[in-house]
Parts: sequence; structure tokens; C-alpha cells
Amino acid sequence: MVNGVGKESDVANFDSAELHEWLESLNYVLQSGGPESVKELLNALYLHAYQRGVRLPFSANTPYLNTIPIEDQPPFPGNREIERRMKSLTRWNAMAMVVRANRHEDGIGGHISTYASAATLYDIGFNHFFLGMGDNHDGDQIYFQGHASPGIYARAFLEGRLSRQQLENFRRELNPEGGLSSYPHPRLMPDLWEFPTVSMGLAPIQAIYQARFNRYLEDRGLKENTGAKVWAFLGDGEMDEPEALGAISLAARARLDNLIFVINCNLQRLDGPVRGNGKIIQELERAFRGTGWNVIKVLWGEDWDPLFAKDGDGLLAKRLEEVVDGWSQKYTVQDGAFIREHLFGVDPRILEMVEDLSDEEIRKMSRGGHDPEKVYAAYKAAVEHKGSPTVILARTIKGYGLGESGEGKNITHQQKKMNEGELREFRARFGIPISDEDVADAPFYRPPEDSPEIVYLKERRAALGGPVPSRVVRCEPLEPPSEEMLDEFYEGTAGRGMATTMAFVRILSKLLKDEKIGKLIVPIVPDEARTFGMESLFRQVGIYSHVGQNYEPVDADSLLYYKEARDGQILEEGITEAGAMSSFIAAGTAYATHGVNAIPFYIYYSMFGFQRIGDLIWAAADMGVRGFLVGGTAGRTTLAGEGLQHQDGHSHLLAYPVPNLCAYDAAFAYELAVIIRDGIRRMYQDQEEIFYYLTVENESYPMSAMPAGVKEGILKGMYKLSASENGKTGHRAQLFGSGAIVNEAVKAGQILAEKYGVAADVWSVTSHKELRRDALDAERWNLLHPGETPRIPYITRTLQNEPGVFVAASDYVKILPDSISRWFPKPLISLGTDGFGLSESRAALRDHFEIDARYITLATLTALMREGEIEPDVVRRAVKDLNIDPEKRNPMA
Ligand SMILES: Cc1ncc(C[n+]2csc(CCOP(=O)(O)OP(=O)(O)O)c2C)c(N)n1
Ligand SMILES: [Mg+2]
Repeated sequence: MVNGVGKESDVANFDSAELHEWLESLNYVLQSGGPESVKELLNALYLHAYQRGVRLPFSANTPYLNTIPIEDQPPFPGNREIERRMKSLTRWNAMAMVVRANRHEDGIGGHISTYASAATLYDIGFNHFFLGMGDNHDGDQIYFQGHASPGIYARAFLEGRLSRQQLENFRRELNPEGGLSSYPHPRLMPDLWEFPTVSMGLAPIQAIYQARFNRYLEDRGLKENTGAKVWAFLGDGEMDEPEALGAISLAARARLDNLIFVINCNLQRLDGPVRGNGKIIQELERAFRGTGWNVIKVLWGEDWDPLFAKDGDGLLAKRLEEVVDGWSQKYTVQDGAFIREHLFGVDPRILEMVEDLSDEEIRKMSRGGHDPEKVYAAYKAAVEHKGSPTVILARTIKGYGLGESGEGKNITHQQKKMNEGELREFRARFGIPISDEDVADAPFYRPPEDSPEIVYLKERRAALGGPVPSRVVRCEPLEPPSEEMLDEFYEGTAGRGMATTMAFVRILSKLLKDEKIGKLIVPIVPDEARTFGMESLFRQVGIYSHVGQNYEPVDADSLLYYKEARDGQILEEGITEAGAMSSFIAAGTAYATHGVNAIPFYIYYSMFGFQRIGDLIWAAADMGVRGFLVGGTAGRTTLAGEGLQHQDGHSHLLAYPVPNLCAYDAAFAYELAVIIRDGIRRMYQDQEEIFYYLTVENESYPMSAMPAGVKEGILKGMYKLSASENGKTGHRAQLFGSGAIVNEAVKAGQILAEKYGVAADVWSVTSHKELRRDALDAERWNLLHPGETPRIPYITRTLQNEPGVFVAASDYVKILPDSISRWFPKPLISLGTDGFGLSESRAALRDHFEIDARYITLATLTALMREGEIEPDVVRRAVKDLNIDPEKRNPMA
């Protein structure tokens, strides 16, 4: 391949006199009638050709040029010289932070090259656009690219918001003097970071739903429209994550002109080029323009403008378009002579355009994303644009300024060290006032407080409303719903069947009607409202739609019609769990972002939660999200018929690793009512940074009335549901069930009493996770405080005097009861649903997974046999009597 052109260049085709004539005429139309006339003319020509059978290849692309022509570039309002010096200092300090950290602790990591490429993109934002959060106004919400965080810290250092010591302790957060987290983590730096971004692809989708949620709050009158924006700074490699582009059509459809993506197109990812054989910027332009975004390309710096002015025939533009990114990256590391020959040399007429430039001038010609005036123009256009979201595709160089040691190299992403020579080069290039003796140390540098740089920088942030990034929690504690309000759920259904899903929907419906907190509830569903019997809410509170309802719904004449409204309360997200989860995050962090105590309830198919969007749940935990995740159709055997990909018997296990998540598997309406009320109290009154996962199921059975004195046990994770009436008989057993499987434990208790003379008490285990958390806390305390009165875990305390053997069953994997068994007074037999689900009836599934009343009975008898209380023969006979096939298929096999 020669000069990046796969086939023989067709630049020569432009030679024709005919083309010249056409271009001349077009120029005339442009001069006389302006751009609008040109548009009209081209449209008419297109149609004319189309009608005569000419089919143009479809392209959603514009030429490989800056979208904003030089004539439309606004004057730059800042002081370029001061801004350049400040930016140089930020570059230096960001680099020094990583270099010094790795000298302290080899292998501690950090990134230099991402920020090096994005410095101008951030600085123009900081100096001219990013709105800070003030006392009476919202700021912008800004998603900073995770790997660029050294630069954001360096800027905060110049602003006097972070100390030298904190910079010194980058990535050493346990240092007593304080350190800085590797990436944006609100959990670790709750006053600074708002949005965790480092897991690639999650920032773009979250930013979209954040912008949409801002609209939702405005349209529902919960927040004023202050004109603030959501900015997402993203990597071009990151855009390959499915989530990254997965929601862009929503942003366009919802006309989110409060949203700006800035994609740092340095053409490189971690290993090498993003698209060596293609052009990532053009590819992204197509994707975004295709869905209706406003796309602004910032490709070329000001030193290209004179060349484009000479490019009347578009020869240069065409050449730039045909060069693939692999070559573009190569030009970054080559000298001017190579670029002259290889890039411009394909056509003598293009070569002529650069004949006045020296090789060195050619080598230095800048990319648009490093040109402050071009970036300013793009941001200004984006902020002022109305009617659609904007994406800025800014072309930059990865590792910009690292010179020989990294600029544009494939290894640059991982570079963390710089030797003395490289540091000197860096210092010289950016004019950092550090002496020859000191430079090898890579010391941090901050000019005096009264220096023009610091004064300017502080003045700019003050004018824009305060520091960025900054996380400030401004909302007042909220009263939980009154006890009486949920009373009705304590009473039970007097023998009438009801599923916990239905009970949950009734609780939600009641909360929605509450005068104080009703309006703060945010119900979120990914196209599953009917699955959960929630369709009555469509009419009750409406489905949110910024444009209202511009059609008559097909079911308009029914009571529960599909009502869309501008002040609708339900976020009906369609089939996107990732999108719905992003809404949950936006709503669950509104207490910090907007000072609004929004209470989200996100109801979804439990199988499509943790395992599908687990990383978003992890990010939510990092952000201190509040609210309730509600896994519907839960339980491997309770959801009958749906089979392997639907039956969830492990989401509670997947909930274990999330430290601040409280997970409950409720069996009765009153359990749900107690948990939800207490959850609102803990999250919104006491402002604890926790959130909830509740599973609800679709098996209908009578909801019992709440026994006396069990509220504490429900919240702690287990309580005694029923005590055997004939406690005096010889054999005793304690049976533990969770969710719908509690009923199997109750039935087993009856069989045991009637047929085997065993008196069994039945317990409802609402949360294995809470029980384990409590026990681990006690155990840890005891380890660290030898010789002091040991703390006794709730499980041990509650069960120590309970007689007999212990058997637990749930609709989830056996590891859940196993995870708490060591605090039981005796060995625990765990039954559970390990294995793949399959399509069957509920009863057949419970037989298959060996968790129904018969197996609980058998397990109890087996435990009694081990204790020597009953003879093996009795148990052997029981296998037969219970109609259990000992040779049946192993559900784990
Ligand atoms: C989900 C996920 N996968 C992988 C990574 C590891 N990773 C960190 S940075 C990076 C390359 C980023 O390239 P790009 O998005 O182009 O950003 P740049 O540094 O070039 O601006 C990768 C693969 C990650 N952080 N998150
Ligand atoms: Mg990149």
C-alpha cells in the first residue's frame, strides 16, 4: 500500500474542466444566495439525479474537516497566554504525580498520556464553561474520563483545593495525611467526585439518563431548569463498549440539548490504534448523526486554516479523508520530511500548498483538540445548540508533549515513568520554571497565590459559580411514611391468595398517594410493568414523556389506559436494563446532584439484574445511590415454565459482594412493608449510604398476619414464624425458609409432626446477607479485642437455646444458608436450587431441585438420624413414603 491509499488515487479525477465549472457556479450561488441557497440547490440536484436513476451511496458523514468554518469562529474571550501557562503547569503536575507515585511504590500505576491528550479539552471547560454548584443553583454534571484524573487533581491543586501532600499520595489512600484515589470514586472522595467513570462505557449511558432525569425533575416541577449541562468526557476506544453507543438514540429522541459528549479522539486505545484501518472519527460521526445528534468535529488546529483556504478544489480535504488512522498515528511520530512526502506528496498540487512551510513547521501542525480557540468555538456552539444533544469529536494526540518517550506511541497508555532526560524535555517544551538541580525529582510546582496564573484561575472559577468537580449533599432529611400508613399490610389477607409482587405493587401504589413523599417516588420499569401487574399505575400516575401524548392510545376507552404525560411519574424505559439502571442511578443520587430526595423503585426481571448489569450496580454503590432495586419473578422454582435463562436462583448471591447493599428475600406483605419503611427511614431520614435489593415472587398464597414482636427480626434477617404446638414430643427441629419456600417449610413441619413425631418450629429468613454481615462484624470485633467480653452474633444469640436439628431451604443456591451456618449451634443442612433452571411446573421444579416439603422432611429426619435420635430404617422408609426417587437426576449435573 502506498501513501495510505489502497487503490490508485482518484484525486486525478478532479482535473476535469467540467468540475471546475460546476464549482465556479456553486461559488456564485454561495456568494449571491448564501449557504441556504446552496443547500436548496444541492437538494434539488440530488432529487433530480435520483429521479433519473442515480443512486448515491448513503453517507451520514461530512468531510474530514472542522465542522465550524473559520469564518464562524467566535472571538476567544480568555487570555491565551495565561491559560497556556496554567495548562502547562497542570500538565507538569499531572505527569509528576504519576512519576513520583511510581518512584514511591513501583507498580502503583497511574496514567500520563490520557490527560496529556485531553488537557485543552478540560481547560477550556474549566476556564469558560463548566458551571459550579453554588448555594442556590445547580452546577453542570461532568463525567471526567477516569484515566485523566491526574489532570483533574493537578487543576484542583493549582486552585488550592488539594494539598501538595495529597498529590504526593496519589494512589496511596491509606496514608495518614490523606491520599487521592486512582480514578473518580465518590465513595473514596465524597467531597470531590460525583460520577465514577473508569469502567469504560458506563459514563456515556449514565450521562444520557442523567440528562433525561434532569428533564424529568424539571417537567415534574421538582427542580428548576437552570440551563446547566451534562458533560461526558469519553475516550474514542471506550466507544466500542456496547453501552457507550447503546442509548444514543434515546438522547436524540428525547432532544436532550442539555447533554454534551466530548470524545477525545486520540485515535489510540490501550494496545494500539482504535481503527488502524479506518477512521474512528468518521465512524462515530455516522453513528451519532444517524440518530439525530448535533455533531461537531474539531480536527485541525489554526495552522491548517491557511492550507484549507488554498484548497479550493478540495484536493487536500479529499486526501485527509482517505488517510486511515494507522497512518495518521504514524505521522505523529515521524519528522516533517516524511509527512511532506507521504501525506502531501501524493499530488503535486497538494504539495504546493505546503511549500512555504519548513519540515519542522509541518511536524508541529496541530490537531483541533489541542487548539484552544477551536475547542472554545465547539463548546460555545454546543452549549448554545437547541433541540438535540451535541457530540464533539476532538482530534488529539495521545501522550501529547511526552515527546520521544511516548507521544503517539503504541506503548504510551501504560507509561508511568520518565527519566531525567525526558523530564528536561517536558520542562523545556512547556516552559516549567523548575531548576536544573530539581528537575530530576519531578517536583510539583504551584506559582505564588498572587501570581497572574493563580489569580486568573480562581477568578474564572468564581465567575462560573464555584469549584468543579465538587460533590455537595444539600438535601434535608426526610420523614419516613407513618407506621399507620402501611398498617394494612401487617394484617394479612385472611386466607386469600396474593403474590409478594402484588403486595409490593400495592405498597408502592400507597406510597405514591402519600402527600409528603408520594411525588418523590420514581417508579422505573424496563417494559415489564404488566409482568408485575403494575399497569394500574399507568393511569394512576402516568408515564413520563417530555412531549406528553401526541396520539390517542389504543386503549383510551379502558380504565387503565396507557397514559403518557409531561408530568408522568413512571419511567417506562423499554427493554433496556442498562438504561433503566442508569435512571435508577440518576434518581438515587439526586439527593446529592440536585438536593432532591428522589426515591427510586426499579422493578425488573430479577434474572436480568446483577448478572446483566452488575457493573452499573457496583457504580451505583460507589456513588452512594439510595433507593430500591426490586427483582420480580424471582426464585428459581417459583417462576415456573420460563426455563434456564429466566429462573433466578442466584441473584441474592450476586448481591453479596456489594458492601452497602441490603438484600432481602421477603415471604409476606408485612415483611415487605417493614423493610421498605425502615429502608426509607435509614436512607432518607438517617441519610445512610445504603441501598436495597428486594426480591418479589409471583406465587399466590395467603399473606399471613404479622406475628407480634417480629419487626426487629425481619430487619436483622430472620425471626420465628411459628412455634410447634406440641413442643413436648421427643424430637425437635428448627426449619428455615425464605421467600415462597417458607411455605414448604411450614408444610414439612406438618408432615414431621403428623407422621414422624417431630415438633418443628418454622423461621422466615428474610436476609442471609444481613445475618452474615452481623456475624462477621461480631467475629471481627472479637478477633481485634481478645480477652474482652465477646460479642455474640444475632444468629447465635437467637438460636442458642433452640432445641433439635437445623434445616434450611430457599429458592436460591445452597451457599446462602451455608454462608451463615457456622454460627448455628449445630450443623445445618442446606437445601437450595443449584443448577440450571428448566421449563416445568412449580411442583416439578421443586422436586427437581429437591427443595419442597418432602425434601425438607427427609433432611430433617436425616439430621435426627445423625444425632442418633432415630433409626436409619425410619429414614429409609421415609424416602419411599415421601415418594422420592433416590436415583433421580442430579440438578447440578
Ligand atoms: C470496562 C473496561 N474495560 C477495560 C478497561 C481497561 N482500560 C483502561 S483505559 C483503556 C483504553 C482506553 O482507551 P480510550 O478510551 O481511547 O481512552 P484514551 O486513554 O485513549 O483517552 C482500557 C482498555 C476499563 N477501564 N474498563
Ligand atoms: Mg483513545
